Amino acid sequence: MFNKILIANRGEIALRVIRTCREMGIKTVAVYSTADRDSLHVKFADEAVCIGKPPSSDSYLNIPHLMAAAEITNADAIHPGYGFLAENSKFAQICSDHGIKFIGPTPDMINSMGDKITAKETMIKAGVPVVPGGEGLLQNLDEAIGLAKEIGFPVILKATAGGGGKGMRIVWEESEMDRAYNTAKAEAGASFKNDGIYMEKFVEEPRHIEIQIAGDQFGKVCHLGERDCSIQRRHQKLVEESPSPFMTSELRQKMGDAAKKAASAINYESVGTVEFLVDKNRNFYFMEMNTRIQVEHCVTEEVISFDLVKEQIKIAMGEKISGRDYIPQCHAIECRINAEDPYNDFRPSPGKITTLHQPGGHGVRVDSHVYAGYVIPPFYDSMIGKLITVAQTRQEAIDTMYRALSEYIIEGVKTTIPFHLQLMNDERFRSGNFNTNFLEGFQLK
Ligand code: MV4
Repeated sequence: MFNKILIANRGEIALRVIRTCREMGIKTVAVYSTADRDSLHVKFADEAVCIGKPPSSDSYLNIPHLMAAAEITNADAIHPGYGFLAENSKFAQICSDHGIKFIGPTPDMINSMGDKITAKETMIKAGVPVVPGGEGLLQNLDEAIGLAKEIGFPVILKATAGGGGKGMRIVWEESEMDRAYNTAKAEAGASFKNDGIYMEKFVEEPRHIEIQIAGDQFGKVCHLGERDCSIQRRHQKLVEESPSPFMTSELRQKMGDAAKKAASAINYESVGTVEFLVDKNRNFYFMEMNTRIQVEHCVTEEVISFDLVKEQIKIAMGEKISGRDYIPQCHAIECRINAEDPYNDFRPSPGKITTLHQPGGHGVRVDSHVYAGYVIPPFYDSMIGKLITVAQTRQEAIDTMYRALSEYIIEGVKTTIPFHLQLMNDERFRSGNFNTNFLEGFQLK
């Protein structure tokens, strides 16, 4: 049993973890940079330790500062949240070396999914479908051209150290390969200090559907249904929902089984997510596995009535999971409310929130760390919070979302609320018939 958990994060997720710890009777330690002195996670934790200057490298990414905070407060576990050090195997290892439980998977598990070629090889061995492509790293341009001809254009080049879109290039025909190969390699090297790239067949107009899983320390694994994250802009998710409007019970069973195979293959411990691309014929392919709690975990929580952070903490304490799978029992949608100007290429809009009214009422959940007078610092992500609605049907969840968005008043900074309002009224969105290209043709009025 943990007595005290240090949360190595900020913003809404730090608050989210503190809330669950409170319910479990576990004490909490917040850490904060000098830019976050007046943040709610600092006020709501039992203790708070300043860990440095505003840049993440001096604070939320600074392992010595975090370990010192954990030592002086006598914390027995660290929850990394998402982003920052959540998928940093070195940090997980250092926690372990200091006798502090990292609430997440082991360093080995993080590494086996962090390198995309390794992850793909592991999935092939485990019998999880992957996108057809080359095996291993591309050695040179000639090999890339030869392989692309074998697979058939279009193909996609990806960074083995990547994820989330960086270092990716789509190649439609042979003449584009030289440029694409060299820019992908250069971008990968600059972004990840690892310029290894590999090739796959490019799946056109796919949906992004991910399966939430949980595994315990005794080898038991279950799945907790899917989330559809196809509404993205430049690899930033804006809206997520569960169930996916594209899902059938047959496909859910198949994807759930594949996700469990993926997790079992690495003896996965903790909550995690297996991301798939799904084509229009409902073929699905493993894309990557996220070894953390995700921003969008809340839609799953709402449709299966389950506290995923509580489950994650219980697994870390060595408790067994029930081992039964869960399927969505209603419909939930999440809109990410960011301090960005949707009329101006989603440019960040940090600053002071002068007026705030958050929505409420039946079927509405707001996960946010902001308050009237709060200043959104320019140093971190621009999320103000997440608005989640839940109802019996997708139509009703969308109607509730529109109503809740209409009640949401945020003054002082620009927000993505106008974008979401228009999206909730968009015929194509409402029909459920869309893919990851949807926002390319979306014009904000
Ligand atoms: C793909 C793909 C099509 N075919 N791989 C984007 C982020 C990274 N996780 C992988 N991504 C993609 N990989 C193959 N073989 C299309 C994408 C992709 C995408 C995926 C999910 C959500 C939005 C996307 C937007 C553009 C490209």
